[in-house]
Amino acid sequence: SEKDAALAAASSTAPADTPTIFDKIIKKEIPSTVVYEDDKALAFRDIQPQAPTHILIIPKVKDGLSGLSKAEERHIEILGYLLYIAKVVAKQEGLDDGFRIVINDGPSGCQSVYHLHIHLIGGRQMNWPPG
Ligand code: IU
Repeated sequence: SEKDAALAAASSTAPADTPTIFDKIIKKEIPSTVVYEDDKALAFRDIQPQAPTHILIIPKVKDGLSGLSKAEERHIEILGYLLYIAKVVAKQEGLDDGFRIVINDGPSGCQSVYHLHIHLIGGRQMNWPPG
């Protein structure tokens, strides 16, 4: 699948500031469906949606945050901010009955893009445990 190819191409050991495809999405060098944008955050629809609503919320400035496992104290503010924006976008999408937030981290977490992102997934019944 596309995900498997992305996982194979991804490197969790790349330097924390190595550019990813999300930099091109931020710079609008490749198209995406943006649903929310401000000076700090961008939210756009996932190209391989796993539910009727599947949106990625990312920091515009990566600042070494290739994944949650790389978080330092200086990232506390942006991490809280992105989670808040996830809630704003969930409301905007009409997910009033609930939704799922996911952050994949590293190979075991099935992370394929090494620029921190919050998955906002909804519009159908979620299950537990996740795959
Ligand atoms: P992951 O948690 O690192 O696996 O999430 C990466 C997501 O980015 C995944 O759901 C992809 O479908 C999605 N994505 C995208 O929306 N646009 C792209 O150009 C690429 C990946 I590459």
